[in-house]
Amino acid sequence: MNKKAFITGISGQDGSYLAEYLLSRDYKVYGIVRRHSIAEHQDSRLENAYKNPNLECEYGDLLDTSSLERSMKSIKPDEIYNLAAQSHVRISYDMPQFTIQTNAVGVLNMLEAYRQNCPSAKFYQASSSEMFGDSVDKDEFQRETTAMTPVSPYGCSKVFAYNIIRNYRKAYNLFASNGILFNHESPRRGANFVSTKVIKAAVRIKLGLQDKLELGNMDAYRDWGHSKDYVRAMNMVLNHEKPDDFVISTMKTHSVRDMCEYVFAKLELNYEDYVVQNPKYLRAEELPYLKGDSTKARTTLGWEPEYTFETLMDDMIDHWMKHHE
Ligand code: NAP
Ligand code: F7E
Repeated sequence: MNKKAFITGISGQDGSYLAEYLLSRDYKVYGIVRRHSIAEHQDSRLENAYKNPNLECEYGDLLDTSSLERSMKSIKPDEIYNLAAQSHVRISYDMPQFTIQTNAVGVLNMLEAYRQNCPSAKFYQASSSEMFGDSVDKDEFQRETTAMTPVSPYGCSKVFAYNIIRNYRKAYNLFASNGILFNHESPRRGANFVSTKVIKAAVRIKLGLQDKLELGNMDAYRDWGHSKDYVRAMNMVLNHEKPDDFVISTMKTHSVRDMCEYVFAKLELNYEDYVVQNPKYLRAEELPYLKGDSTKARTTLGWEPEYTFETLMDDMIDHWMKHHE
């Protein structure tokens, strides 16, 4: 019989790639989507996945416990991927309460619905490198054992979720795991994250559709990978012999300035002629440096990324070039 996967956040960047990946491996995939006033925007990223009859979505929300219980009871999933979140770090300062409600209390709502309706399922929690905040080991990496000192409402919400997963794993003997994923991007990345913002603007500048790009802090470093590689890792985390926590990263770091330099140069432009700073995009507290050590996932799960920083950027540039052509 086909395995059944239940995905929250299925309409997001990772949720949509994960759905396609699991469908390609013969899973029956279920998801919840929130109600949007413009219904066609709701599942624009799911266009490919919907071609497969093994995908079913219904309305639900992490803050609506009745919808979560209904889904768990009726689907009885084998694997649960909890990807739903208010995932924008700067916006978590504008909407701290919604962020904590969804990313922290919402995870507890999911765990309770899971524990009470389908405790033999496996549960994946979308944890984040943002949990490390400004904490870095002496060798300049963050890893599973690095202290967590988050520097944003988003980071704080994810630390709660990470800890409650570990607590429920032990207390109730559940197969609940954390994937601690570093930044990952793709052509489906939201327009207000820095990768899409830089690449879309550079392409539009190249085509004469825009004349400048306003950014915040260009000296922050991030470990950027491709979402397609990272959703593969999520599935490997749940198919490991025991529940555990894994860092997923490329083990390389680049600054926002490096990103601008690479992307504009690829389009035969000099970023310094177009990029200006706007304090509007600075954060109340910045996380300056992320570089993940994913040795544990590589040796235990056999996971390796296929994309590099450069091939990720190239994939996104190609996408936005085609979009505008
Ligand atoms: P994303 O594109 O922003 O997708 C988030 C998804 O969550 C969307 O489908 C969104 O639905 C849904 N959602 C938001 N609030 C919800 C609620 N209250 N109830 C139900 N669904 C809700 O994020 P992503 O990049 O795919 O990230 C997936 C997960 O991984 C998130 O938990 C994120 O925090 C975490 N993460 C991401 C990264 C990264 O670099 N991408 C790194 C580490 C961890 P709408 O479309 O209706 O808003
Ligand atoms: O910012 C700087 C910004 O918003 C990256 C989420 O997926 O990864 C993501 O969070 C860096 C930061 O991602 C702009 O200050 C400069 O230093 O693309 P971002 P993020 O905050 O790292 C983690 C791991 C997650 O878990 C999150 O869900 O770029 N930056 N200028 C800017 N960032 C944005 N968005 N816009 C700018 O104009």
